[in-house]
Amino acid sequence: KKVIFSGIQPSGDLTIGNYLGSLKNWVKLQDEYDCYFCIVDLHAITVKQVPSDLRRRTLELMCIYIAAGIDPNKNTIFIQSHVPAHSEASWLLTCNTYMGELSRMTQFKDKSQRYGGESISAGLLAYPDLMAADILLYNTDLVPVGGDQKQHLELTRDLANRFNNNYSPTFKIPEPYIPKAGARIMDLQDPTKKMSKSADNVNGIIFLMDSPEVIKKKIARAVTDTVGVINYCNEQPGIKNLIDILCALRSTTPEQVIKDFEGKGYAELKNTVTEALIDELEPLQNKVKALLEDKKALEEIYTEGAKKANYVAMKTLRKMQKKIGFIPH
Ligand code: AQP
Repeated sequence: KKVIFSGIQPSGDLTIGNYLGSLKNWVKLQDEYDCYFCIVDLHAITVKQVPSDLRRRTLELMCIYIAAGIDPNKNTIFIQSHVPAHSEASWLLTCNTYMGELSRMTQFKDKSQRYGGESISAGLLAYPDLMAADILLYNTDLVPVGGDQKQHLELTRDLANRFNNNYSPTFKIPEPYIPKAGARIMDLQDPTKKMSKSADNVNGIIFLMDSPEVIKKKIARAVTDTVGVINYCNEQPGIKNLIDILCALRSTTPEQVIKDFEGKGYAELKNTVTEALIDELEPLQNKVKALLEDKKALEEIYTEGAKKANYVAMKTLRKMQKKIGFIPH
C-alpha cells in the first residue's frame, strides 16, 4: 500500500475550511492507503499558544478526526510531539535548508505580516523543515495538500533530493495528492481571503463545534453583493463561497445549485446552506462530545498511534544520523 501523511494544527478551533478542504477527504483514503494522520502540535507553537487551550484543542482535534470517520484501527492517528524523531529530523533538515528558501515561502510572509514585527518566532520561518520531516520520516508517497500548502511540499521534495544527492539515496520523493473535491472555503466576512482558524474576526468563520444558532447567525451575516442573482463567478465571491460550501456538503455541483436556485434570492440560498451545515455538523459534534468523555480510550488510541509512528520514524532518523556522520549508539 502507498503511504499517505497528513496533519492539522491544533492552533485554533477547527473550521469548516479545515473540515471540507481536508479532513472530509481523508476519510475516503483510508481503505486504499496506509495513512498517517497526525495532530501537529509542534507546528501549532510556531505562533503563540495558551497551554490550556493547546491541550484542549489537541484532544478535541483527535476526537474530530475519529468522529469524521477516520478509523484508529485502520490508520495511524498520533500526536506529533509524542514522536521525538519529528523535532530531530527537522533540525537535520534545517541545517540543509537555505535561508532564502524559507523566507520566500508565501505562508511565512503572510503570517509574519499578520503577527507583526519582532514577535515572530524563528519556528515560523523553519516551519517547512518540520513539515518536510513529518513527511519524509514515513517514506510517504502522497501528501494531500490544499493549494496553500503546495509550495511547502515543493520544498520538501527539494530537500529530499538534496539530502539524497549530498549523502546517498535515503528519502522517497513525495508527490502531492490533489483530491477531486478539494473545496477552498473562504472567510464569510471577506470572501477574498481563505477561512482560517486563527483569523481575528470570528464572524467570518464557522467553527466545527459552533451551535446551530451561531451557524445560522453567521451565515445570515455572510457578506454577499448587490447583484441580486445567484451566479457562480469571481465577481460574486460571497455567493460563490456559499455555493462551494453547499457543494462540498451535499456532493452537488455549482451548475446544479444555480439551476435549483433560479429565480430565488440570497436568503433562500443562505437558509439551505445553514440547513446543510447543521445536518452535517450536529451529528459530528455529538460524536466528538461523546469521544471526549472517555479520556482513557483516547489515551489508548494516541499511545498506540505513537508506538506505530515511532517505530517507522526512528528507523528513518537513524539512517539520516548515520549518513550525516553521527556516531551510532
Ligand atoms: N479555508 C480552507 N479551505 C480549504 N482547506 C483549508 N485548509 C485550511 N484552511 C482551509 C486545509 O486544512 C488543513 C489543515 O491546515 P493546518 O492546520 O495545517 O493549517 P492551515 O492550512 O494554516 O489552516 P488554517 O485554518 O488557516 O490555520 P492557521 O490559522 O493556524 O494557519 C490543510 O490541509 C489546509 O490546506
